[in-house]
Amino acid sequence: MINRRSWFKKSAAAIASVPLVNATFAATPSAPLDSTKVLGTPPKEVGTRSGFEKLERLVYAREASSASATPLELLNGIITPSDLHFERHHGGIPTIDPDRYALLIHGLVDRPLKFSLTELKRFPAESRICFIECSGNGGRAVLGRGAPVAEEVTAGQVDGLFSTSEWTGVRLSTLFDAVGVKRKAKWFLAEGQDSAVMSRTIPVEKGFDDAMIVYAQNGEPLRPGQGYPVRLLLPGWEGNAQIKWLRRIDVSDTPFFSREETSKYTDAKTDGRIEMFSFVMAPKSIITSPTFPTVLPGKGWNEIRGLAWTGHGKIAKVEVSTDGGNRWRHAALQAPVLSKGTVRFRIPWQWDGKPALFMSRATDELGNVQLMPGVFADNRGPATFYHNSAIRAWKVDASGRVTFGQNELA
Ligand SMILES: Nc1nc2c(c(=O)[nH]1)N[C@H]1C(S)=C(S)[C@@H](COP(=O)(O)O)O[C@H]1N2
Ligand SMILES: [Mo]
Repeated sequence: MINRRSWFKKSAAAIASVPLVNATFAATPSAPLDSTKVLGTPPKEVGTRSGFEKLERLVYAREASSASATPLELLNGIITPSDLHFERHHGGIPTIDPDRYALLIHGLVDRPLKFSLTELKRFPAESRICFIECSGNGGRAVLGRGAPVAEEVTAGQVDGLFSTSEWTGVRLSTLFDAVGVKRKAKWFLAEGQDSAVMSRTIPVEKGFDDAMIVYAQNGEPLRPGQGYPVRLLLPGWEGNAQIKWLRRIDVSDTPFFSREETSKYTDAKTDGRIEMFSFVMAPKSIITSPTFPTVLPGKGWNEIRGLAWTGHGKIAKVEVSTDGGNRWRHAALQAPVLSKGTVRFRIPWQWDGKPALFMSRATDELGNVQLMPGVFADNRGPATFYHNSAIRAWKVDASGRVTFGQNELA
């Protein structure tokens, strides 16, 4: 006879005695032939994914200036599980004690103020589902610069510097009201507390419009990689400007021309000029399935699935072509279609067993359309790198093997 208590104790002891081989994944599980004949495992303080599922970010570099990408091809819906949110940082992830954290807002204000984390949380809170996309996302779709790009790449390898979360925090306008931003203020510097001391200047209007100071992500405190304890959220704008580990906002009447808005994160134009402060992310859609390394089992029905977003507001439509861009059909958009959020689109496709090139094209509510790579490059110039929102294509060969088809569009 065992009672509940001793059973819990015993199983806890059993768990404790299992050597911790891998902190991320449980040891390769073995499933009993009939799960109804074996007592299941007890609940735990913190849950883990099924040991049968391997969901991992793609880590590009392990030194301080590095990135990890979301495995977009393995996910469903629009929310990125927090432990798979892409990371981009220029000086590593700092460790910040929330009890010693403070956000200073000063400069062209009536009352410079320092807010502790507790104080920030006392202000009226708001939650919003937003995407964050690095403006360098999609580098793999263009890195060839005339030379062919790699074809054996996953959707995450191409466009995985893109993730979506529900963010919670306080509107920056609320804090601007608290400090009394002066009328002549035009820009504000946002500065991070990491070793890169990342800083960007943002127009004050964005601060009064929809910028947020966020401390939570998908219900839990921000992950360290996302800026724990506090980051700036600029709905629809390039990832780089959304300063993580935010420690200071300096309100000013001019931009600060920081490193990340002069030598980096600027866009070369066809006429040799450079565009600075190109904040808003253009409409974009990407197919996440079927993509490499999928092999279609044979001719027949598939559902083409993907993600679409725009920094200008709402996605109006996503069209899909399965014949190399000749005919386009409207994909279904999964409700709710959120402004500056991410939309899941789906469309059935009957594969006839012949080689095919398929792609998606997003249009937003302002009428901005995702362009073919050639048109995109002609508009932007050959040196273009950031904000590559051009159409992405995937191809399937007669054996059903799916690979990145961007070279066919060039
Ligand atoms: N303090 C600080 N903020 C930062 C960065 C950084 O290196 N330091 N990287 C920026 C870049 S380039 C991007 S794309 C986004 C990425 O946000 P994420 O890591 O939460 O996905 O954070 C931005 N904010
Ligand atoms: Mo970025």
